[in-house]
Formats: sequence, structure tokens, C-alpha cells
Amino acid sequence: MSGTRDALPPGQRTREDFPRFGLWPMASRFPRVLDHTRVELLGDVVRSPGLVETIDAAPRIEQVSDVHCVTTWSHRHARWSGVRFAEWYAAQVVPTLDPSRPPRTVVIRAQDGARTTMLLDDLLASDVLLADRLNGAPLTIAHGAPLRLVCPQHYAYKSAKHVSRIEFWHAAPRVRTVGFRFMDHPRARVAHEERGRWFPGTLLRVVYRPLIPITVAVFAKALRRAGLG
Ligand SMILES: Nc1nc2c(c(=O)[nH]1)N[C@H]1C(S)=C(S)[C@@H](COP(=O)(O)O)O[C@H]1N2
Ligand SMILES: [Mo]
Repeated sequence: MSGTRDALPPGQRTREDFPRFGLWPMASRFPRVLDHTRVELLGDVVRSPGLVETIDAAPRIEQVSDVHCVTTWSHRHARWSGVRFAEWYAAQVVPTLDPSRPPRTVVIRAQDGARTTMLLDDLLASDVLLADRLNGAPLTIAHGAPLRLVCPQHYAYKSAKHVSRIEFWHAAPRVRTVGFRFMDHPRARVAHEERGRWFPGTLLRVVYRPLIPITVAVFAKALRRAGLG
């Protein structure tokens, strides 16, 4: 499933532009390393931790898919280029694993301090990518240079930009969330409207929606101030 369908998922509205977006503390934090797409491999099942290739480790593919922000805006038909997460995993992670302890939880960390936790099973879906290009050009800083995750079936807060480290865990580690804990659903599947934990997605819709214009402005201003956009 590519995440691109005719009807939008429940509670989403189309946005023609593709704004830089995130939690406010991230607005004025920028990646320092832009010259390579290697990531640091870590976690309790990884026997040889260290820097590994991503884009150069698997066949390059293109994918058109939608971006669904939890605050209810969706940007449709983004054209990503990169490698399938599952193929990168098979090439770079599986050979280093301890076969007696299968990984279950994946923690992805980013250069701006953002972090996200996903189930390995969700990341192995064929539409999950590690991407370094968007719409025919290298990723900009606004959209996640040098490397970002693309997981179209999950709210976009799981699609970490500026990825620097990927951790594979058998025993799920306790990872401090960036925002409030209720904002981070363990799976965050768009089709199930898993916007956050404890509160129904239909309630979070109306709470989050008014934050869109102000967040877009905060992120655009921080980019301009840094001389990046
Ligand atoms: N590293 C990092 N990744 C991130 C974020 C962030 O602030 N930092 N924001 C997330 C959120 S909430 C959204 S909606 C998308 C926005 O992607 P964009 O800035 O390319 O539009 O990135 C996600 N990935
Ligand atoms: Mo978002």
C-alpha cells in the first residue's frame, strides 16, 4: 500500500503546500552533518554497532505517497527517492543480529534531538523508506536532509527527519518522548486514527487543528532566521 488513495483518511484535510513542521522545540534546531547518509547502528541485539551505509546499501526506488500530519493536514503525492527500510535492514542489520533475540522495537534518533519508537514489523512494510530525495531534488534541510524516514501509513511524527541513529531492541527501552506522552502513540496508524494515546483521535483532531497556522509560522520563521529558507 503506498498511502496514496483517492479518499483522505479520517479527519484529514488536504494542504497544497508542504510546510516545514514539527514540535516547537525542534523549530530552531538544525542538522549539522549533511555530507553523508550513514547512520549509527545500536541496540541490545546489534553485535557490531557503528556507522553503516543506508542509501548505498540497497537498490534505489521512487515512491509517491502522502504525508499525514497528526494535526490534520495532509500533503498528497510527495515523490520520494531512497531505499526500502526492509531492504536496508536485510543488508545492513540482519547480518549483525544475535539470532536468539529477535528485535521488536526500533528507536530512531535525529540530529535535532527528535526521536521516535516504532515496531519493527511496521517498519518492514514495503512502503517504508529511508529517503534522501524529494520531488526530484536532494532533501532540503526543511524536509529532513540528509536522510529521513518515510512511513506513509503512520502519522508523520513517526517519519523522522535528519536521521542519525537507528537502534534495534529486543527488550523495549524506555525512551523519553519529545512532547507530552499522550502525543506519542506506539503505532500511530493513520487508518485507525491512532493520533495519540489515552485520548480518542476524534478529540485530538479538534485540539490540534488550531495549532497548524501558528506552527507553520514558527517553523518558517526559524528557518529564515537561520538563513536557511
Ligand atoms: N527530526 C525531526 N523529524 C520530524 C519532526 C521534527 O520536528 N524533527 N517533525 C515531525 C512532524 S510532526 C511532521 S508533520 C513531519 C513534517 O515533515 P516536514 O517538515 O518535511 O513537512 O516531520 C516529522 N519528523
Ligand atoms: Mo506532524
